[in-house]
Amino acid sequence: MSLLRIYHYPEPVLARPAAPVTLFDEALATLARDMAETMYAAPGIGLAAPQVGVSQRLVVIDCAGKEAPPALIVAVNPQIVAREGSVCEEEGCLSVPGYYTAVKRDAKVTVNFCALDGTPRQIVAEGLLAVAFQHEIDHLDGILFVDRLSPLKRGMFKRRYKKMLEQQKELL
Ligand code: QAP
Ligand code: CO
Repeated sequence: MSLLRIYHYPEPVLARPAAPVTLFDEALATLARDMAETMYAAPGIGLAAPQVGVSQRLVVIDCAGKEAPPALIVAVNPQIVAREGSVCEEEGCLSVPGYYTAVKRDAKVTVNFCALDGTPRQIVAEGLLAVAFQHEIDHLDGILFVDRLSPLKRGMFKRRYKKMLEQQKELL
């Protein structure tokens, strides 16, 4: 069990498409366990392997919330195979700390993926879980939620984020 370093925007690993997982071995299980531990410690509700510097198609998600028992989903090589409806909800990201903004997403998605032992799974997700799958699968394609903003809002984000990073430096 170990906490992993979370990479922040604009680290190049976050912008690179990740490679499909081909080896369902002990190292993959260990990475998934460490990612889950890192996500819970943050705390967050989703984490993709590129966010911990590993360019492989693996995500962990737990949208259960504080009151409910944990409901960890480990998804290897996840793929959206059907989508319907539209929502626009506030999102954040552990790789863009302190910035939150509404993003347009599909309301309901069907996701095919493999479990850690390689067995195929399918989940039909709605609500927060549907948004989480889309946000995390975007990470595997090198896309951040701020990439989905209008050019104007994206420009505003970049300026605000640069300022924030400079202020953090001044405090050190
Ligand atoms: C992705 O996001 C997501 O800025 C997971 O200071 C987003 O866990 C899934 C976090 C929206 C569903 C809906 C962000 C923690 C956590 C921050 C997260 C921060 C501390 C974000
Ligand atoms: Co994220």
